[in-house]
Amino acid sequence: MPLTLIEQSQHIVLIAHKNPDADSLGSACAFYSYLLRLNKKITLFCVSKEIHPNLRFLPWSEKLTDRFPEDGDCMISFDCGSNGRIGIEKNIPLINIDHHQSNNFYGVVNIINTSAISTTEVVYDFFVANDIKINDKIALSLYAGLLDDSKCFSDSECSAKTFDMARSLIQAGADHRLCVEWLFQRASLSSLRIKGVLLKEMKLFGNGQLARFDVSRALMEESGASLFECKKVLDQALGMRSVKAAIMVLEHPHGGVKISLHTDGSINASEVMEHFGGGGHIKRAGGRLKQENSSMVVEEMMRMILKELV
Ligand SMILES: [Mn+2]
Repeated sequence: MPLTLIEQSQHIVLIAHKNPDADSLGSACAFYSYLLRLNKKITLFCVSKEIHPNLRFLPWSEKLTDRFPEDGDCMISFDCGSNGRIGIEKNIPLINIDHHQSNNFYGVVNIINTSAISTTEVVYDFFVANDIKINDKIALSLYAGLLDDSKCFSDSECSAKTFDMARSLIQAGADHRLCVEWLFQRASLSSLRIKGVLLKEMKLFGNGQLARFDVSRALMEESGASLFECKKVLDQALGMRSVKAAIMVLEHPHGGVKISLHTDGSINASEVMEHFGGGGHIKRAGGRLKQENSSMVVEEMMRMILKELV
């Protein structure tokens, strides 16, 4: 079914989610290489104008555009847990490829595996099942998503399957060292500066079980840091023995706040965020509160998390 739709289409738009990460963009880039072989017209699309410079090593990432082509007749979204993550609406068939627990099957075709560690694992399985040859560019793109979503193979969800896939991608030409350097070691001055400020200002609640970070617009502008860079402190807070959940409340430029919630798995982050209109995974979820009273909603969210942690 997905193959038929792809074969019948002339101009396929590959979509990475807003503020793309290595999993979303890596999946789309892997598909770009594959579709080139089919001689399709392809657009690599993301609604965000700027992408994080640490993703620039991904093959084809230079082709990324925020302009949706008028003659696009099929689109494929990668790692978009909900329709909203795409950031646009178009009246053409959509193939939804994802691994988020909160995915609500919004596509015409849905290739979803919520037990996959990354969307690139879902794409890898699709390629293997359909005898699609994985060349070095595809291998690198898929490996990048695997490495990032597994937090450099440190996540508890890493399984024999994860390492089997890693092995076969390295054999196919993925460069492990290159991915580690770009995704985990390259740091900008702004990312180091903001980490220091945020950790210093971290607040702890519920006997140290819940860590909270508040990020003002002024702090973001002053430091020049991106959302992506700010969110790294959440996992560092979870490194403390007492901390079971870490929340970031970031002032949104267009009003309201953006919430990111990371947990060690003792509470379901996706369920909490779904309650407030967001979603994600058990250990990582997020959403946006557009309401004017968003600070009150955040307090309600804090109470809910603390109640669940007891
Ligand atoms: Mn992902």
